[in-house]
Amino acid sequence: MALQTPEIRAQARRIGFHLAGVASVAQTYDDEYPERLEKWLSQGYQAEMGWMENPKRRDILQVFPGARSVISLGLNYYTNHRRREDAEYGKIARYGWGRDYHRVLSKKLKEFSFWLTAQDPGVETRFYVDTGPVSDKLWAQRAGLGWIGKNSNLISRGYGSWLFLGEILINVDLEPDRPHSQHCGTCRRCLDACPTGALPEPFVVDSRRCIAYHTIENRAETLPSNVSPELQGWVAGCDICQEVCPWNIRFARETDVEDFQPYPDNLAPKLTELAQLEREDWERRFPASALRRIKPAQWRRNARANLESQGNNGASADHAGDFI
Ligand code: B12
Ligand code: SF4
Ligand code: SF4
Repeated sequence: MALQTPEIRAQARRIGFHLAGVASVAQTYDDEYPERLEKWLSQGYQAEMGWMENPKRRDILQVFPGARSVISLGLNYYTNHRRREDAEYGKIARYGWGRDYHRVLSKKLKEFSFWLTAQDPGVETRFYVDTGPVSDKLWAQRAGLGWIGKNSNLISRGYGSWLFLGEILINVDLEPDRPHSQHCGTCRRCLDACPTGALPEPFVVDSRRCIAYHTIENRAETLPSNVSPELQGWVAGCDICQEVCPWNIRFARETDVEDFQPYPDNLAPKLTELAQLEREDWERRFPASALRRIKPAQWRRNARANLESQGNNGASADHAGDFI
């Protein structure tokens, strides 16, 4: 049976994906992606994420030479829970509340790949969910799932930007969907809300100033002095530029993926507890979680930086634990 886009979309739904679309590898898209990636790198916006410089990121055929189409897939992760906003609690971004999205999406992508290859013995696939040098957002926009907003996240009409993205590269020419149009208009709420100026221009994130980068990826002992005082309680990622987005305010929808229900400790973690987090407690709090990327020393550093910026009667970070 020859694979057709409508049948692929139907199978994506059966497997539990919320959004699916197809982009063509051979087609020329007018999103100027290679130039924009180049400029982003030349400005040093990747900070210490050296892996962003991998040349394969510029050309999908270097990732999978047989690729003819990209099936892009989205999974809604929004739940109706609220995090505690009081100063004594640290804020964890929604992406990390429940089970690790890499695991959840990979399982579905694997099942989908099995199905695709079972349709025809000549079919070959590769799948990624932030697990290779492939831009998940770019292919999602090309495949019509949504548009890249000025906050740099992919926003969909059906779910806002609370979506994890993955894709299957396939050696079959499929009928492509139309790339999604832009719907940010004159809005600039995200740009104005970012406390550290990490969105120096629309669509562009300077990781060197981004709270999400520093709380998750930065492994240094201390956080930069221009970021630390602006953390506003964030200890793992940052959702500010998504929470202010009108598309999220209007269109966020409770997910049906049980795995994304928050682990109990992730909605209101006490800063004083995180400031003393040791390996054993880290293992207990974050099983099969994307937050394991943040090691115990980073949790302590992030929590202490927040406690320091709250003043805490001028105490030094080394004594943050004394305030319990
Ligand atoms: C590196 C990375 C980061 C870095 C850098 C963020 C960034 N925006 O580049 C850091 C650590 C800061 C980060 C943070 C977050 N991340 Co992240 N991250 C990635 C990763 C690995 C690569 C992104 C990338 O290629 N960046 C490089 C630049 C060049 O590309 P770009 O962001 O696509 O930006 C270009 C376009 O916007 C383009 N552009 C498009 N239109 C236009 C128009 C104009 C006029 C211009 C000038 C430019 C332009 O130009 C930009 C270059 O300047 C992807 C996974 C993947 N493999 O793709 C996840 C990914 C983007 N992250 C994700 C998430 C969830 C987050 C966080 C929300 C987590 C959190 N809550 O803390 C934050 C969001 C921060 C933000 N505002 O973007 C999701 C996003 C899902 C979605 N719906 O969009 C992804 C796709 C992972 C996944 N598989 O689901 N992330
Ligand atoms: S994640 Fe936070 S720090 Fe980073 S760009 Fe968005 S609002 Fe700014
Ligand atoms: S807040 Fe406004 S400008 Fe920013 S991503 Fe949402 S719609 Fe676009």
